[in-house]
Amino acid sequence: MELFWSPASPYARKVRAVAREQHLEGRITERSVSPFDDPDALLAANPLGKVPALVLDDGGLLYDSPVICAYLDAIGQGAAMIPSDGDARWAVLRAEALADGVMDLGLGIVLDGRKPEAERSPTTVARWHGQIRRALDRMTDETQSLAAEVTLAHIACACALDYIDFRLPDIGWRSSRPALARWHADVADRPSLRATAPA
Ligand SMILES: N[C@@H](CCC(=O)N[C@@H](CS)C(=O)NCC(=O)O)C(=O)O
Repeated sequence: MELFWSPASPYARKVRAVAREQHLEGRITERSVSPFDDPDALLAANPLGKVPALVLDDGGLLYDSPVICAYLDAIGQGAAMIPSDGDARWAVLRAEALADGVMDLGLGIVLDGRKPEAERSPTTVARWHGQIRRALDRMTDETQSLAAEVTLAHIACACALDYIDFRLPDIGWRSSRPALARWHADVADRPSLRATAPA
């Protein structure tokens, strides 16, 4: 399999960490690309032109990150990271959606900041900051009730928090959320996350 990724992408990191948790590194060739340059190989793998995108051994294509994570969890060697049914399944998928939402908002703020000043949208960005604050408050509650065993929710929430630290450190989410900070410190120590830190 071939995985298109980029070093700063929190979505691609989520996939790379799940691949490591599932002992699939040996079956995946990781190909780093700059998605905003629209490389032909990435566009062939994902018409949306975004990372992550996974090309299967039979040429099949998978995107986006929730789909790829579910696939790797299904074929992996480790314990299932997405419970197969019951409340636990929906809690994990909801936490992933919450984390992905934080990534979407954070990425939006970063991209807005790269525009010429006259083209930026401060009102929209202020609203996005409010959405991130609410989502992280909710993440504080959601992570406290997660199982001790690692799930996709652990990986997704850690990747979202690390992306905020990496790109938007002024948000300073830890000071008003000590329980989330303690939870994050434990999870962040996992080898799969240490090996995939954003760069
Ligand atoms: N929902 C997608 C989001 C992927 C995404 O936005 N990736 C960014 C990099 S962090 C990208 O490739 N952007 C390129 C573009 O928007 O043109 C997922 O979960 O995989």
